[in-house]
Amino acid sequence: MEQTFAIIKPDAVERQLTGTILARIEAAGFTIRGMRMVRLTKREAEGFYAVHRERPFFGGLTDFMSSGAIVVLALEAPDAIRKWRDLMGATDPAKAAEGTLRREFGSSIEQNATHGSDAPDTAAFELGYFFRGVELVG
Ligand code: IDP
Ligand code: MG
Repeated sequence: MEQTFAIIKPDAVERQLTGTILARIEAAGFTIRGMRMVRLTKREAEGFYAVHRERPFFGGLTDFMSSGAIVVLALEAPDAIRKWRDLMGATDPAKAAEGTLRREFGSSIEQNATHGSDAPDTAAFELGYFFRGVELVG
């Protein structure tokens, strides 16, 4: 079993897609081990995306991620990191495969509905950024 970290981003929460995306997560076979709705400050968003600090889109991204409520999730499944990236699809919704969440619910390369860790080390950092051990159930 593996755990990964996921976010339902402000664009999707704002558009009332939280329940739909959670249903897709469960239908795909993930077990939800942690879940919380939060509103990030700009500084908290900057800390979460620190690896992207030098990117031209960093300011816009952290404004967006602190613009409204998000849902943070700890997801468990065999090969969870890759499996969740596959269900989300490519970063740019226009390039994401048919049937993926970003293709269906994303509206731009920035406002792309969901986040997912890309490797075991980033999953560990991102899970730890939002969840204490006692908050992960099961
Ligand atoms: P990922 O979310 O598919 O792992 P990353 O390259 O890690 O993609 O980028 C993190 C987030 O930054 C993306 O999900 C998206 O919201 C935003 N982003 C990535 N590239 C761009 C861009 O070229 N313009 C604006 N926002 C971007
Ligand atoms: Mg990434």
